[in-house]
Amino acid sequence: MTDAVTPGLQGYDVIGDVHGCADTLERLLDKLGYHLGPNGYHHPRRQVVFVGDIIDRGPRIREALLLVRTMVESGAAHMVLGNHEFNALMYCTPNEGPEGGYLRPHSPRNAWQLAETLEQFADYPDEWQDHLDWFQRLPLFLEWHSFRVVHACWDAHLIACHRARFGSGHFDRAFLQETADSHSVAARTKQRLTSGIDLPLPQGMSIVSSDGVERTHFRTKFWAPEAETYGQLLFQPDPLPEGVSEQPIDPAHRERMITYGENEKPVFVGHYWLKGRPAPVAPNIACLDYSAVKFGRLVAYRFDGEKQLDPKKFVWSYVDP
Ligand SMILES: [Mn+2]
Repeated sequence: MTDAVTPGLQGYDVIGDVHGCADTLERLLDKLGYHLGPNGYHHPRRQVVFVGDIIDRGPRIREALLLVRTMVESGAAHMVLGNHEFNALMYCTPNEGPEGGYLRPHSPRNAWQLAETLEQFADYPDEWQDHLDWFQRLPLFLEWHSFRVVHACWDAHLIACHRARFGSGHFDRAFLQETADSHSVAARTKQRLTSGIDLPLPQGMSIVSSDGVERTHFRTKFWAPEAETYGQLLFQPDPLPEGVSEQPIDPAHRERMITYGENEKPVFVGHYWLKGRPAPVAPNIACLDYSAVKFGRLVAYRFDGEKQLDPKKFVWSYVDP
C-alpha cells in the first residue's frame, strides 16, 4: 500500500479519462486550486491521482501527456495505466516470441485506436518512445489505507495474484511479453483491470456504439451480485439490443461476474463513458469517466478519507467544443 507520508498532505483529487483534452485538464486543475510552477502543476496540501487513458482521440495528447507526466515525476500526482496506454505499449513493443510481429497486432482497428496519438507524436519519435518507457514503469492499480484506484475493475483475486508476483501494481518486461498470449494470466489481468468485464451478446447480435465501432460484447458492472437480468448488469451508455435487457443472466455468464463488497474501501475507476451529472455508482464506488473527449465533462472527485462517497465532492470542467 502507498502511505500518505507527505507532510501536510490533506487529500487526493482523483481525475477521470483525459484523452488528450489538455485545455480542459488545465481548467479543472485550476478549479481544484492547483498552481502552475517551474515543476508543473502542484497543490500545497493535495495530490492528484489519474485513473489513466490520458492518450488517444483528443486534440492535445502530447500536451496532456507532458502535463500529467511532469506532475507524476515531481510528486504532485500518481497515475495508473488505462487500457489505452497499455494497448499503446503492446502495439509498439515487438513480440519476442516465435510468432514475431508486435504484442498487439497492427490490425486496422488497433491502428485506428492509436492513430491520433501517433499522428501527434509523428515529429517527436524519441519523445514518444520515452513515454512508452515511462508507461512500463506505471502500475495497473494503486491502493492507499483509505482508497483504491484502477482504470476499470477492482478484481481482488487477480490483484492478489499480481501482488504475489510483483508486490504491487507494477509489472516487468516479461509480464508485458506474456500479454501477447490472450490465455495467459498476464493478459487476463491486463484485460480485466484496464477494461473490466465484457459479456458477449446473444449469437449474431451486435451494437454500434456511439464512437461508430461495432461491438459484439457489452460492458458490465463489477459490483452487482443481485443483478438478475442483463439490463441490471449493463454499465455503458449504449443500450442493449431489443429484448436482451430483460433476459435472465446465463449461469455461464454469472460465473464470470465478481463482486465488490459494500464494506470495502472506496474504489475509483474511469473507462465507462458515462453521461449526465456525476454521482457515485455505489456508496463506495465512483466512475470518473464522463466522456470528456465527446464534449462531456472532465471529472474529479475530492477524496478526504471518507468511507461513503459524497455526491457533493465531484468537481468538473466542461469541454469547450
Ligand atoms: Mn477511456
